[in-house]
Amino acid sequence: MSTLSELSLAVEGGKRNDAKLITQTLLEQGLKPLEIVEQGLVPGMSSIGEKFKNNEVFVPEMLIAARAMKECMGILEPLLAAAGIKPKYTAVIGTVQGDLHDIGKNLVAMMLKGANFGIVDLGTNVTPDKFVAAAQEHQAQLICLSALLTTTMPAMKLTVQAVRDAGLTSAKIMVGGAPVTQDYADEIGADGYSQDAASAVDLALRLAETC
Ligand code: B1M
Repeated sequence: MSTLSELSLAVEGGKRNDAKLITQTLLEQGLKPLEIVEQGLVPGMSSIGEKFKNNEVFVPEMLIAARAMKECMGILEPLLAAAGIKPKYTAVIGTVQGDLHDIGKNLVAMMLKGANFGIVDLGTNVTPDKFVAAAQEHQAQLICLSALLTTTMPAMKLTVQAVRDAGLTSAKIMVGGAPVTQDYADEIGADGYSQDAASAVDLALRLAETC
C-alpha cells in the first residue's frame, strides 16, 4: 500500500527508484494517472521549488528531483495520452540565438513540466523565427526565453519583436536568465520576468490564465 504523499516526498528527495515503485503501486491500487500527477508528482516538485526559491536547496537537488519526476512521467505519460488527457497549457521554451547556456533553461522547463505544462523545448541558440514557428505550430499560451549573456540579450528583444510582428496575440512572453532584469523585460515589451525556476512557475500560471 502506497500513498500520494509518499510519492511527493520521494520526488522531492530525488529518490527516483522509490518514486517509480510508488507510482507503479498507486496505479495497481487503482489511482488514475492524472490524480497521481496532480496530487503526487506536482506537489513534490512544488515543494522542492519553494525550498530552492528560499535557498534551502540548490541546483543539484532540483535536478535530481526533476529526474525522479521525469522517470515517473515516463510511466504515466503513455497512459495519459491513451486516455486523451493533455496538459492544460503549452509552453515553448528555448535559449535565445547566439547563447548555448541551457542549465537554467532546463530547470525552468522541468519545473513547468512539474506544474503540468506541455513543454516544447527548442534547445539553445534558437532564432526568433523558430520561436514564432513553434508557438504557432503548437498553439502555445507561453513563449519562454532564456539568456545568460549580456551579448545575447538583444536577441531576446528581437524575438519579442518577431512574436509581436507575427501577430501572435494569444501567446504571452516570459523572460529570464542571470543578466535579465524586470526593467529589461519591460523595456523590450515582454509580458513577464522571473528571477528563478520556482518563481517562473507562478508567473507562467498567472500569464497562461490570462490567455
Ligand atoms: Co558561460 N558564462 N560562457 N558557459 N557560464 C557565464 C554566464 C558567465 C557569467 C561567466 C563569467 O564570466 N563569470 C559569462 C557571461 C558574462 C556576461 O555576459 N555577463 C559567461 C561567458 C562569458 C561564456 C562564454 C562567452 C565564454 C567564452 O567562450 N569565452 C561562452 C559563451 C558560449 C555561448 O553561449 N555562445 C560560455 C560558455 C559556457 C559553457 C558552454 C562552458 C557552460 C554552459 C553549459 C550549459 O549551459 N550547458 C557555461 C557555464 C556553465 C557558465 C556558468 C559557470 C554557469 C551558468 C549556469 O548554468 N548557472 C556562468 C557563470 C555563473 O553563473 N557562475 C557562465 C546555473 C543556472 C541554474 O543558473 O542559468 O542563471 P541560470 O538560471 C537560473 C535563473 O537565471 C533563472 O532560473 C534558473 C534557475 O533558478 N532562469 C530563468 C534562467 N532562464 C530563465 C528563463 C525564465 C525564467 C527564469 O523564463 C523564461
